[in-house]
Amino acid sequence: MTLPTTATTDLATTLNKQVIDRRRFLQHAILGSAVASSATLSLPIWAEEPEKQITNDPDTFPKNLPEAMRTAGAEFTNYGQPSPHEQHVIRWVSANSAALGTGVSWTPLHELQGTITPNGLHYERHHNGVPKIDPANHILLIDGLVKQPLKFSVKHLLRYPMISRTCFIECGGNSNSGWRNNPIQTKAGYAHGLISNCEWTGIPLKLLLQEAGVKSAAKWVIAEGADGSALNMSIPVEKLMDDAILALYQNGERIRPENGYPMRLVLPGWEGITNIKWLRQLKLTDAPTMSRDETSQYTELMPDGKARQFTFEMDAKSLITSPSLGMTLPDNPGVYQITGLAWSGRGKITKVEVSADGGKTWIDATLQGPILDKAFTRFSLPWHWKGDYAILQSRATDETGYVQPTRAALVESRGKHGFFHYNAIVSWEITEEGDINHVYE
Ligand SMILES: Nc1nc2c(c(=O)[nH]1)N[C@H]1C(S)=C(S)[C@@H](COP(=O)(O)O)O[C@H]1N2
Ligand SMILES: [Mo]
Repeated sequence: MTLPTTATTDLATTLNKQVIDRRRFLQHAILGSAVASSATLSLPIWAEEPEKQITNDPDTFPKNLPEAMRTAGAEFTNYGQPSPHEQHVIRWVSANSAALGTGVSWTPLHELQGTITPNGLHYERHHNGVPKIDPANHILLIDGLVKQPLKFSVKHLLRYPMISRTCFIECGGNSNSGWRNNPIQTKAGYAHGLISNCEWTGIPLKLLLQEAGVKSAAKWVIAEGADGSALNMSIPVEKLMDDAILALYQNGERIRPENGYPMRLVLPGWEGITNIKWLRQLKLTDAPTMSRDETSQYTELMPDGKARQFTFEMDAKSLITSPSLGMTLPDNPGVYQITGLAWSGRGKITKVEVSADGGKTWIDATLQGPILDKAFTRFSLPWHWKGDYAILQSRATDETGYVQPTRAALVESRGKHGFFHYNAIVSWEITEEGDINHVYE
């Protein structure tokens, strides 16, 4: 494709010597010249879509009022739905064929912008399907090593003061295809989207535990869900007294059935499985219970032959969502907006670097604020693609100083039997034709 305007050509010439040059690009943007307009930034397009003609021809703007402006619009609806033109933006379901409610569904991170995951697209991980729960009959019991066992109905809980906090929940098994010998050719969200980021609203768990009176011998809590897997996990009391939330609302509305209606545990930054959905019991204990899902599962065989257990915090990670696999770069050469997400279970993201040469050189991306603790942070960086072979990567650093590892470093430290907690740098190969593949670098 040819570069359509003189302005774009000027910019391309200016940036010609560098693969990525944010400083110069921003200079143009600040100067406010015609070059700075967003029209000079191309976006990748989906490979399977017919190429759309983007042109400056004024005749493409309809001279007569379009039909929609000459008639009354559609009626009101009681609950809004996405545009019918967005029907391809869906979770991708990967379920057990013999037990259809068991498995996962992936958030299409590659189709989304900003940082908040819409409720209908929050990823799902069920161990035995979504239970049908009538909130009028649901009870949460707090018992075990407490001075006063307490029962709470939903109605009762809704009278408590609530707090809101935005954070991600990520499955420990997210991105685990990265442990395979060959890179899978799957869209970004369908390989890395067992993570979503919501505003959760509910009651600080500390408040309820204080009401029950935690005995000094109580060090752990076994939390259990009211689903057909009776999923239960041991959680240290300190986390529950720190920032845990008994959430009733998700992005402003009551939690969706698949995400834990009528209530779930939200443990910011901690492995998905500890965020027990459909929560029915918190039993305080002096030691971890060693339940099924914290012994036979969600543990990891390390190179020394021992298994590690209770790996609660999610390590810092990042992912370029655009350009990414399945998209194509139509303008060659062209200036593209690279964008993606970064997060850490240990605090805030402090830096995201982007490379176009497979990690030889790096440039800091712009972080979009507000940068929240244990939440998605969006990054972006304009990139001048000259039409040669490139490998795009992003690398996150969090406030503890932890830097996202390369795949080689991760495999080196964790061995060949990894299944959970895969957080290595993701590499997108850009071919000279502008196609995108997943590669290991
Ligand atoms: N009761 C119950 N809680 C559960 C699960 C479950 O199957 N049952 N799955 C866990 C796992 S492994 C993950 S990753 C998260 C998924 O939460 P989501 O489905 O809302 O995304 O919930 C956790 N809590
Ligand atoms: Mo999970």
